[in-house]
Parts: sequence; structure tokens; C-alpha cells
Amino acid sequence: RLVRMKQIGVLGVPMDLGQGRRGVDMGPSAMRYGRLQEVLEGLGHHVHDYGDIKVPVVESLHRQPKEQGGMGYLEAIRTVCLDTIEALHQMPAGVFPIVLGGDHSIAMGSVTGASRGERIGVIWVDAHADFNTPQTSPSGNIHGMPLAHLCGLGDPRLVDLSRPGAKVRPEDVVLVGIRSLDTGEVKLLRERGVTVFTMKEIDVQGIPAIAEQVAAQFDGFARVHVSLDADVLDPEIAPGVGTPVAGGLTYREAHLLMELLADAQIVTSLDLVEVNPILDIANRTARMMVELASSLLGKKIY
Ligand code: HAR
Ligand code: MN
Ligand code: MN
Ligand code: MN
Repeated sequence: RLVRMKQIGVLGVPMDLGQGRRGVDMGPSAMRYGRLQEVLEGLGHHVHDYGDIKVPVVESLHRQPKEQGGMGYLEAIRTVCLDTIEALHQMPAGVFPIVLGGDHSIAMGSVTGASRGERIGVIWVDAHADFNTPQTSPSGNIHGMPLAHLCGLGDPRLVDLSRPGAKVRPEDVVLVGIRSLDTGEVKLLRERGVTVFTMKEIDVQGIPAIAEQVAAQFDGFARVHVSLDADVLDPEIAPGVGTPVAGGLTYREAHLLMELLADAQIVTSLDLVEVNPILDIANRTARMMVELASSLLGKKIY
């Protein structure tokens, strides 16, 4: 079977304001250096790089000392997400967007932009659920909150991006690879009916059974977004992340998930986030993310 050729639009969002560790703003460069465009063109796709969204450097921002964690950067994050939405809306309809982070707070922009105002399924592949609100967050870091805000929970300034209200229905969200949750997140995820595949479920059921359930859940959806956080991978194979958690996906589990999602032909947009080249070893994590994008976009060896 041949790969069905896609028009791919790459957009960098070099934002590190959603968390405290510097270096994740270099993620887009690291993945471009890891030959993202060449690899995808090698599959037969046409790739157009739209460049980077402008993100203020942290030293130029004056945050309120009273604000906890990263909440002081809320307005800057909001502006970057609005610019991301606008840039995605500028891409021609039918383009498959790949948004390069940056920390995971960029997903409030990327998912909203990729949805183009319509219903969208979200496959959130991450060690974390990122389902905190400012009230439940133990850290105040906004990269631990994007999925809650996409579902309409939390600070209205982040919920009401481009139009008021939730952009994603909680029942249209599937989490895969989860192994670190805060107490408040567990409560919210259960209340809202989000589907959660923890690492335990992956160990017990295996990736094929989970990929099948995900494909069934999103059968018939016009839009399905994969938000791939590098820290879902085991830190042994992806050391370049700010919040590593032991016991993550193996190389083959991660690729198999992408390969089976490619076979299902449901995915219409992708984030590659949380790559921190400062913490990495010889750009290994960025290269791994490029390879995973290639598996999701139809790479076949036989
Ligand atoms: N749950 C924690 C918090 O909200 C940690 C969130 C962390 N990190 C990410 N996102 N890398 O997936 O602070
Ligand atoms: Mn072009
Ligand atoms: Mn995340
Ligand atoms: Mn994470």
C-alpha cells in the first residue's frame, strides 16, 4: 500500500512560559535539525514550513510576584495561543498541520486552530493528563493545564480563546501513556468522563487493543488531533524532557501506536511538544519525535 500523499504545514511555537525549565523553546529548532521536513518528504508528502510564532523571551516579561508558578505568564501564553490559532486558520483547508513546541501549553492554540471551530477528537499521548485548573494545580505551571482549558475548565482567559467556551468535549478526549496524576486531576477526569489509558492499561491490554478502541471511538470524526508529549516515552529513550517520569512507552510501543493510528486513517493534525534539547543527549529525543511523526504519517517498510 502506498502512503496517501498529504499537504503538511509545519508551524513552530517556541514557547517555554508554561513551565520553569529553560530550553524547551528550542524544541522546534531541534526537530527541524532532526530533518522533519526531509523525512516527511521522503514519504511522498509535500511539506511547507510556515516558520515560528513570535514568543516573548521570559526576561522581557514582568510578572506579578504574587502569582504562583507560571500563572504570571498567562497573558503572554494567551497571546501566543491566539497567534497560533490565527496561523493555523491561515493554512489552506485540507492541510495536515504539525505544530512544534514548545511546552504543552501551546496545545490550547494548536487544538483550537486545528479544529477550525468544529468538533474534534483529541488523542493526548503523555505521561501527564495536563488536566489541572489553576485551582487544582500543585505547581501553577500552565503546561499542566492545557487539556482542562480546552475542555472549558479553569481560567476564562485561557478557555475563551478566539471564541467563548470549550473547544473539545471531554468525552472526545482519550489519554494514552498516563503515569503521573495529581489528586484534583483524577477527580476532574472522572467527573468529566475522559477516557484514560494509563501505563497499567498499556501493560495489561497492549497497544493494539488500545489503538483499536481509540480508532473505534473516533470513527466518522472529520477531525482528530494527536498531541504527542515527548515525556510519554521512557526517559531512557527520550531524556530531553523537563518532567521525566520512569516507566514510559518503549520505542516499539510508541511506534506501534503511531503505525496503528496511521492504518486507521483518522488523524488530521499533530503536536510534537516538550522536547528540551538542553536536557537531551545528542538530539536523541527530537529525532525520536521526528521518527514517530513519520510512523503516524504512513511510513511503511514493507
Ligand atoms: N501535573 C503536574 C503539574 O500540573 C505536572 C505537569 C507536567 N508536565 C508536563 N506536561 N510535562 O505533560 O504541575
Ligand atoms: Mn510549499
Ligand atoms: Mn503534556
Ligand atoms: Mn507530560
